[in-house]
Amino acid sequence: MDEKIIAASKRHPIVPLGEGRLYTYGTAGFRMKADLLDGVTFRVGLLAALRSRKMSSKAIGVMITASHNPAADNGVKVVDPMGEMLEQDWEGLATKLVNAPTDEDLAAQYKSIAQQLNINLDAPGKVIYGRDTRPSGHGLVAALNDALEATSTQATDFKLLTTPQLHYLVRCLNTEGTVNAYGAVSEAGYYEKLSEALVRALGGRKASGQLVVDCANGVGGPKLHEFLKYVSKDKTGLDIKVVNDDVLHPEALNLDCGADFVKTRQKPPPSPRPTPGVRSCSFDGDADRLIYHWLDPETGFFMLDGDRISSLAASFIADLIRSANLQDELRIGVVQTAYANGASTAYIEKHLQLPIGCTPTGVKHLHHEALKFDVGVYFEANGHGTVLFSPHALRTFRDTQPQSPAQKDALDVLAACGDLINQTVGDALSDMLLVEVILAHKNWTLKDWALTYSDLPNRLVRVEVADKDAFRTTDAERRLTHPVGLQDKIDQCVSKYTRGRSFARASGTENACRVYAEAATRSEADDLANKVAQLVKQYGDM
Ligand code: 16G
Ligand code: MG
Repeated sequence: MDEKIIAASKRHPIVPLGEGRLYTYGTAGFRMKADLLDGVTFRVGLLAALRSRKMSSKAIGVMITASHNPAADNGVKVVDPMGEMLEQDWEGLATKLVNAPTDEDLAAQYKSIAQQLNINLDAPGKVIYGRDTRPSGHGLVAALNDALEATSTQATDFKLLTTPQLHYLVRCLNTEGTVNAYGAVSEAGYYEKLSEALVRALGGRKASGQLVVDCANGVGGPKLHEFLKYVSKDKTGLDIKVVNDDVLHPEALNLDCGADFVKTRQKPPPSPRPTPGVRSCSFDGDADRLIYHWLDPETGFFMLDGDRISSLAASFIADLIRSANLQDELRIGVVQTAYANGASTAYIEKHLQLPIGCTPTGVKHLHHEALKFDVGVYFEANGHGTVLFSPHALRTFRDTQPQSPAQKDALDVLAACGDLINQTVGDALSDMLLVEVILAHKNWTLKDWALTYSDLPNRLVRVEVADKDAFRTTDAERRLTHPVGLQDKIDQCVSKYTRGRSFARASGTENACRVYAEAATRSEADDLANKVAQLVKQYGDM
C-alpha cells in the first residue's frame, strides 16, 4: 500500500506555496488557480478513501469545481454520506494530509490517520465524483482517480454534474434500498424526481409567462436543457428560455453573467440584452446559487436574492402548515447570516412571526442550524440555500388524515415540496422550481414578490490587510474581538446612522477582510461602509 501511494504521489507532486503558507480546507474545500491543484486533488482522493472506510464503507463524494470563480481557478471538496458537507473535524485532517512535505510523509500520514481513528484500511472504500465544465477538471479527475486506485477504493466517475447533483447522488447511493431511499442513483433519477415533484407541487396550477435563465456559461446550462426534456410545458406552464449556456468557450464561464455577477454588481448580465418586464434568474458556475431579477419598465433593475427567496419560501410553507392545521405540531424556522438584509430579518420576525437563527458565513453552519427545526429554511444572501424537512415533518405530511379538501391540498403540496427541494444542499435548479411553484400558487409577478418589503440600502467593501487572521469575530461574525478596540470604534461609527448596521470579518476564501454596511439611505450606507473600511485598514496595518 505504502509503495503504491508513494509511487502514485510522485506523479502528482504538491506545489509548495512558499514560506509558512499552507493549503487549507476552507468553506468551499480547496480552491485556487487550477495549476496548483493536481497534487492537492490527489491527496483529497486519499482523504476520501479514508473517510469512506471510516463511515462503514459508505460512498463519499468528491466534487471538482470552483463555482462562481474565474475559469482559470478550480477547486475540490468532499461530500459526506448523506450528501452533507464534510464533517468539520475532517477539514483539519484534509489540511494536514494535503500539506505533507514529501511523498513518504504523505503515505505515513495516511497510515497514521487510519491508526488514530481506528480505520480498517482493508475494508472496502467507495468514492463517486463529478466535475463542472472547467477544462482543468479532466486532469484533476485523473489525479483523484490515481489516489483511489492506489488505495484500492472503488471509484465511479459521474463526469459533468452540478454540485447539488453530486450531493444528491451520494445520498441516493447510501440510502438505496432503505426506507429513507432518496431517489434513483443516476442523473436521470434526479430529473425524474424533480419533474414529478414539480407537477405535484403545482397541484394543477401553472406557471405563467416566460422565465429567462442565465446559466453563467457553466454546467447548469446543459443540465437545465436536459431537465427540460422531462417537463411537460402543457402541464406545468413552465416556459423557460436558457441563456448564457455556452460551455464550449471555457473563458466565458462566470464572465459578466451568473448569480455572483448579478448579486455583487447589482445589475443584469449585459448579454443577452435584458428585455424589460421579463422574469429572469441566474445560476452560478456550478448551479448551487440562484438570484431572481428583472428590469422594470418604470423603476429599472430589481433583484431578489437569497434573503428574498428565504422569506418567500418561509411564508409559503408556514401558510401551508397552517392550512394543514399542523402549526402546533411542526416548528418552522429561518436561518440567516449577518449578511442578511436587516429588512428581511425584520419581515420574517415581525410579519411572518417566525424564529430566526444567525450563523457564521458558510453553508455548513446554516445547514447545521436549520436541522434544529422541523422545517428549517436557510439561505445566504448570495443565493445559496434550501429548505430542510425533518423525518418527522415528512412523515406527518404523509400520515395526517385530511379533514377537508383544503387540508388535503396543503398536505399534498407540502409532501411534494419535500421532494422538490434538494435536502442535501442549496440547488439552483430545485430552488428555481420552488420559486416558480410559489409564484404560481400566489399568482404573483416578481413585482408582487418584491413589494413584500423594502430592502435597506447596503454596501459590501473588500479591504486588503496585512494579516486577515488578526481579525477575529464572535456572535455569528457580527462583532470583532480582535484587533482589540476596533469593535468599539465601529460601534461609535454605526450609532451615527439611521438604521445603521455594519460588521467586518476575515474572508474564508481570499486573503482580505470584508465590510458590510446597511443604513436608511443609499448615501448613508455607502458612507458607513467606507468609514468602517477605513477603520479596518487602519487597525489591520497597525
Ligand atoms: C464559500 C461558501 C459560501 C460563502 C462564501 C463566503 C460554501 C459551499 N460556500 O463560497 O457559502 O458565502 O464562501 O466567502 O460554504 P468569503 O468567506 O470569502 O466571504
Ligand atoms: Mg456555487
